Amino acid sequence: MHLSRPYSMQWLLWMVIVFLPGTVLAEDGYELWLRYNRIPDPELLSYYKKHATEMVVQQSCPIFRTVQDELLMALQGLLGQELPVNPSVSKKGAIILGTLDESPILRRLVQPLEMEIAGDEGYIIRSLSFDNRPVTVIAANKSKGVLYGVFRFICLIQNRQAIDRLSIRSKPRIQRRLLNHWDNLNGSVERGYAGKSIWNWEKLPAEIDSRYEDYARANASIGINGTVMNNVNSQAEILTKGYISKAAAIANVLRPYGIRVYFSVKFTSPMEIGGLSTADPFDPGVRRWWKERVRQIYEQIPDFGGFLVKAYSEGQPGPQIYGRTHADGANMLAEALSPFEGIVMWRSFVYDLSIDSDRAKCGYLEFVPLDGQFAANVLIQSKNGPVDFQPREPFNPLFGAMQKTPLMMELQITQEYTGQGKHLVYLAPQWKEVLDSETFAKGSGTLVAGIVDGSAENHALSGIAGVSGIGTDRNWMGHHFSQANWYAFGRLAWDPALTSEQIAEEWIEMTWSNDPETIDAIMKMMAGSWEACVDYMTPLGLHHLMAAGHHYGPEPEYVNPDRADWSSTYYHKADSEGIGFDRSSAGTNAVNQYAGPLRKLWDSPATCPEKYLLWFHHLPWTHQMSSGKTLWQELQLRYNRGVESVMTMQKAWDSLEGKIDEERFEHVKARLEMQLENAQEWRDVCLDYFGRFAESPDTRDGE
Ligand code: GCV
Repeated sequence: MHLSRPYSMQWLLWMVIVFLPGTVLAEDGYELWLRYNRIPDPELLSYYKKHATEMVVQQSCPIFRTVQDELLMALQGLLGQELPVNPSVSKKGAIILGTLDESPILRRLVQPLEMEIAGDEGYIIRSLSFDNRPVTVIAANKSKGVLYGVFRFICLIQNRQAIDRLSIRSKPRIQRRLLNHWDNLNGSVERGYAGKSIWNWEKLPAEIDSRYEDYARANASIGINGTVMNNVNSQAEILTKGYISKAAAIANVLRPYGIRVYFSVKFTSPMEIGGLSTADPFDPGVRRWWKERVRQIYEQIPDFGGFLVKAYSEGQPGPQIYGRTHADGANMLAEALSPFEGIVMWRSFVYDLSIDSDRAKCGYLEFVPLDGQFAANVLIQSKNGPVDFQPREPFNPLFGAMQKTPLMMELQITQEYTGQGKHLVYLAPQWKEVLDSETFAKGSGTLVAGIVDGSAENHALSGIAGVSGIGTDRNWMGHHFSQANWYAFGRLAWDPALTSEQIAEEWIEMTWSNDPETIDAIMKMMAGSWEACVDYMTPLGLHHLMAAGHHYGPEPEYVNPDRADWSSTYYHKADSEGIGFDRSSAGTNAVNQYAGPLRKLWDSPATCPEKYLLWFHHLPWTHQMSSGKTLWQELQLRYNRGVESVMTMQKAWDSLEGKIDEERFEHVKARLEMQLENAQEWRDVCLDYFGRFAESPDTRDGE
C-alpha cells in the first residue's frame, strides 16, 4: 500500500476484520456514512475495478496526502483493490487527481475556463480519454477542491452509480459552512445527547485523540469547512494561552481536511482574564487587549477563522452594559480580526422583553435598525426561526430585512426540541422549508437560501452554522438516525437546492444498505418523521410547550414565576375562548415584520397556512378548518396522527430485521419504542390539558 501516514491501530484492526472471509461485521455506527465495506455483487465489483486501476498524482501537500489516503482507503475497502499511485498514466481506468497549477497532465485535459467556474473549493469530475485510455479526472483549483471531489467520487461508488460517463461540476454556494459546538471547557455539552465533548481539553495538547481525525474526515466528506469549538455561552478561559495551545493542536489535525477552527468568545473577557476594569468597546485599552489576544491566536493558529459571539442574551454580557450597540461590539472585534482575515459572527438571538412583549419580534427590532453599521468582516448569525429551534417555525423575519448585512443561518442539528437523540426525526425537510421560503424581500423570487448564500444582496461573505450535537458516544450522535442530520446539514450548506429526498437516499445507501427494499423502507420512515414530530409535539403552529429546563417532554401548563416568555402558557395562550398567539395586526403585529405579500397572507386566519395558524392567530376552539373540522377536532386529529406515524415507522423498521446488522437494528428498535411512548405522552398530556379549555368533548380514539 502507498500510505503516506501510519494508520491508527483501530483502523488496522478494522481492516483485518473486514477482510476475514465470511465475517459478519458488527457495526456500532462509528464509521458514520464513511463505510467502505466490500461490494458484494461480483459484476458490479469488476465494473468498478475496471474504472479504478491506478491513482495518478503529481503533487504533494498535507491536504493532498489526505486526499490520496482517503481514496486509497475507500477503494481498498469497497473494491478490495490496492491502487498503485503513479506520477503518470500507465493504465486504462486511471484516476487522475490534482490541481491545474501543479499537474501537467490535468493542464492537458481540462479547460482553464471550466476551472475558473469551479472557484476555490469547487471541483470537476469527468470521464475523459488520455492517450486513448479511458480515465477519470478529479480536478480543482485548490487541493481542498480535490478533497471534496474525491469524497463525492467515493460517494458515487457507495451509491452504486455509474462512473464511466461522469460530467460533474460542483462548488459550494455558501462560503463558511460551520459546525457550532456548544461544548463547555469542563467536557460537558449544552444540549448534547451523545455523551461528553469530543474535545479532551484536559489531555490536550499532549494527547491527540484519534477521534479528531475521524471527525475531520466526516466533516470534509460533506464539505464542512469550519468548527466553532466551544459553547456560545462562553467562558473567557478559551482565550488564555493554555487553551489557545490546546485548540492549536486540534487545528493541526483539522487543517489537512480543509477545516478551520473558530472560538465563541465572552464579551467581558478583557476583565475576566485580562485584568482590565472595563470591557467597553470604546475603551482604547480594551481595543488593544483584543488586538493583542487575536495576534497571539494567529501566532499559533495561522488560519484561525474568527469569533462567534452571543451578546446580551440569556445572561451573556454584551456592549449594552456600556450603553453601546451590537454594531459597536461586533466592529471592535472585527477590527482586531481584520488584519488576519478573520471574521465575526454576531448572533441575533436576543429577546429583551423590555423592547417588546412578543419574544418573536425582539431580534428584528434590535438588529434591523443597525443594518449598514457593521464592518465588512461581520456576519449576523440568526436562527432559522424567530423564537428558538422549535419543531416548526416560520422563517426568521431578519432574512430579507437587513439587506446591507450578510446574514448567516443557524440551524440546530442537535435535537434539543425534537426528541434529543432519542427520536428519529430527519430534519432536512424542516431546513428546506425555511431555505425555500419566499421572502418577497426584493419582489418575488427572493428565497431565504438566496439571502443566506449572499446572492440576493450581493454580499462578499456568506455562512451557515449547525449546532452540532456530536459527542463521545460510539455513534457520535446518540441516535444512528441523528447522523443523517449532520450529513444533511453539510450537504445543504454546500447546496441548499438539493432536496431532502436526494440527501436521504445518498445517506441511506452509504450508512445502511444498497438493497432497494431497505432503501425504500428507510426513505419512507425518514420522509415523514419531521411532520410526525410536529404533529405529536406542536401541531398547527403551536410552539414551546416543552418542559422547562430540559425541553424534552410536554409541559403545556408550565408557568415560570420570573419570566413570562419562559412559560409554555405564554406561547399557546389557551383559555376557554380559544388557543394560539395573536401575532396578527390585531395582536402583537409580528406579522408586520414580513414583506407585504406574506404579511397579507399570514394576517388573516382564512389565508394563513394551517401549519402556522396558531403561531399567528388566537382562534376559537370551534374555528372551521379546511378539513371541515373544528380547530379542537383538528388538533386531536393531528396529535393522533403523529402517534400513528411513529407506529408506522416502527412497522417499517421491524420489516428490516435481518437486513440490517443486529447491533444497529436493535438500537434503533429500542429508540423507536421510546419514541412511541413519548409521542403518546405528548398527545395525552397536551390533549388532556387543552381539553380542559376546549368546548367540544375530547373525541380522541383509544388505541
Ligand atoms: C446555548 C436556547 C437553548 C440554550 C442555548 C440558547 C442559545 O435557549 O435552550 O441552551 O444556549 O438557545 O442558542 O444561545
